[in-house]
Amino acid sequence: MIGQPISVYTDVYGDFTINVSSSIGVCDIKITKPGFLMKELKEIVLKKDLQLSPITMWAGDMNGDNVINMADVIDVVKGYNTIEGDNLYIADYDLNKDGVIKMLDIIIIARNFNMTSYMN
Ligand SMILES: [Ca+2]
Ligand SMILES: [Ca+2]
Repeated sequence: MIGQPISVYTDVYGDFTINVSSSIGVCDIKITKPGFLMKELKEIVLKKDLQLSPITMWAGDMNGDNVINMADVIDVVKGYNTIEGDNLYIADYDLNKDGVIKMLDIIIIARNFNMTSYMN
């Protein structure tokens, strides 16, 4: 939450739970994950056992500047052709989580190219 950072881990399905004070009525929620565009949910009315619809996170914002562009491709290229265990291998750059940083990871960035955190 904006102004109230809460970090939680997702399960293997991407689901997560946060506990908030019942005194909070309406809030904005920012969701961040390394390598993904930040997602902001505006004016969420909090209530007991609130469940949000599935939220799509767009992969490819490697540098965390809320835009997917050439700078992110350049970041991933720095680890290109490395495998899990190599010194230059960076797990966040392995977008498809197959243990190797290759063209398939860059294709994921290309698919989401020019997207920003502020698009609907
Ligand atoms: Ca970026
Ligand atoms: Ca990969």
